[in-house]
Amino acid sequence: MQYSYSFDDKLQQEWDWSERYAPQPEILKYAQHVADRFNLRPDIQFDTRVESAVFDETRNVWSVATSDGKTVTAKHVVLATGCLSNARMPDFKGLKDFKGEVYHTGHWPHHPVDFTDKRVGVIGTGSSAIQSIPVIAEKASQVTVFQRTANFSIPARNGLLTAEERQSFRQNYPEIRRKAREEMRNGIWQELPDRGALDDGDNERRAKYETRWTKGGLTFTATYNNIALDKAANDTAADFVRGKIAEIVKDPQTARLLQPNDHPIGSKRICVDTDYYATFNRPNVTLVDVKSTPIEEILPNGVRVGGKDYEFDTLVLATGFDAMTGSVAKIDIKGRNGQTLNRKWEAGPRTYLGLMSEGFPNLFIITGPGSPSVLSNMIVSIEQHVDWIADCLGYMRDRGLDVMEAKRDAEDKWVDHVNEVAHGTLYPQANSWYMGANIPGKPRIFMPYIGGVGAYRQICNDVAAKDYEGFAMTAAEQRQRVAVF
Ligand code: NA7
Repeated sequence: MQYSYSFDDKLQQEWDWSERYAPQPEILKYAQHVADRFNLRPDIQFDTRVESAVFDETRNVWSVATSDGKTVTAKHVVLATGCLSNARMPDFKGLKDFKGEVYHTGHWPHHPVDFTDKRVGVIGTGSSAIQSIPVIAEKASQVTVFQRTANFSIPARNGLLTAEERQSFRQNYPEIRRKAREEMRNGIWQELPDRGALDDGDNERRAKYETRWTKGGLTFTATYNNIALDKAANDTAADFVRGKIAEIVKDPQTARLLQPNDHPIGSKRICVDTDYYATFNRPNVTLVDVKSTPIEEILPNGVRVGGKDYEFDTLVLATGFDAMTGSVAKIDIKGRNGQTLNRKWEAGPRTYLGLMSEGFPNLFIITGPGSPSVLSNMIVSIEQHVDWIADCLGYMRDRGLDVMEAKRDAEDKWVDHVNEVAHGTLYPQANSWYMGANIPGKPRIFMPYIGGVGAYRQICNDVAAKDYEGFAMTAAEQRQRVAVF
C-alpha cells in the first residue's frame, strides 16, 4: 500500500493490492495500468537504448544518440536509468561454456521457468537469492547454494491484505503519505522508536525483537533508534537474528554458515524472506561456503570449488547489480569541454543533491548518488525528484533561463556532507553495493544520502526557495527550441 504512486489520489483509492508484498505479475499489471490510465504510452519509445549524450556548448543542447541510429536533440536530459537496473554478470572462468540454462536474477525471463526435477546451482545469497531459493527448492530435485557472505533476513510474513486493511490505508492515505515524505528517514510510514537498544533490559529488548520478528518485514531494524548508529546496540539485534537462525536451521554447521558475522545488521540492505532459513532443512538443499574457498571455475555441468565438483543442470546467478552508477556509466555522456561523466566520476560519483553534476548542464538524475534513493521507498523518492525537476523547469521557463548547472563549491560541500553523514553511521563498515564494494575496481564511496528523506526534501525545498541556491542559471545567448528527430 505504501510502495506505490501517491501523485494521484484516485489511483491509490481505486487500485486493489492483493498482498502485503505484491508478486511480480501484479506489479507489472499496475505499471501498465498507470501507463494507460495517464495515457503515457504515446510519449514512450520502447526497445531503444541510449548510447551517448553529448552537450553542445555553442547551442546549449544535448545530442542523444540511440541504438536505432537516430539522434534526438533536447535542451534537458533526465537520467531515469534506475539504481538497480544494471545486472552484474560475474567473470567466472568457464561461465560461457556451461551447457545447461543460465539465469541471472536481474534478467529473469518473462516466461515462467520450470525447475521441476532439475538440479540447480545458485550463486549468491543476497536479497534476490534469498527470495528465489525457497521457491526453486520446492520444485527442483536438488539445489546447491554457493554463499560468499551470509545475510540477515527477516520473515516477510507475506499474506493477503484484508478489505479492512486496505480501507484503513485508504482512509488515512493523506496523513500516511505526508508522514512518509516528511517525517520518516526511509519514506515508509511506521511507528518510530523513541529509545535506544541499550535503554531496555535483556528481557524487554528480546520481547520487542520477538514482536517485530513475528510482525515481519523491513521495520525490524526500527525496533530501536540507534541500531544503525551504535555497534553495541546493533549487536543486540544481530545476536537476536543469529539466535533465530540457530533455532530454525537443524544442522549446526549449516546454521553457523548462515549466521552473518562480518557486518552490522542493516549495513547491507536487510532482506525479507519466506522460509529462507528453513529451506536449508530440506534434504534437497545444500549450502557451500565460497568465502573460505572461492569458486575456481564454472564447468560445463557444474561448479568447481576447492578441487571439488558440484554438478547440476541449471545455473542461477543471483550476483546483483552494478548499483546506482552502473546504468549511467553505460551511456557515453560528454559535458562541457568534452569531459565525460565516467572520467569525472572515476574516483566515485560527485553530484549536488544527487540531482546534477557540475560540468553537465541541464542534465538531471532521478534518485542519483548523493540522494536518499536506495535507502528509501524508491517511489516516494522518485516522485520527489520528478516534482522538484518539473518545478525547476517551470521556474526557468518563466524567467527565460535556459541553462542550469551545479556550482563546483556547492557540489563539493554536498559530497562532503553525504560522506560525513554516512560515516556517522555503521553503514560504511560493510562491503556492500552501497559502497560499490561488489564490483571489482569500483571506488569505495558510500553513494546514497543517509540523512533521511524528510531532511533531504527540506534541503531541496530550501534550495529551490532560495532561487536554486548552489546552481548557476543563465539565459543562453542563442535560444533553441526543443527539437526531436
Ligand atoms: P546483492 O544483494 O548484491 O547480492 C549478490 C550476491 O551475489 C551476494 O551474496 C554476493 O556476495 C554474491 N556474489 C557476487 N559475486 C560473487 C562471486 N563472484 N562469487 C560468489 N558470490 C558472489 O544483489 P541482489 O540481486 O540479491 O539484491 C540487490 C537488491 O535488489 C536488493 O538489495 C534489493 O533491494 C533488491 P557478497 O555479498 O558480495 O560476498
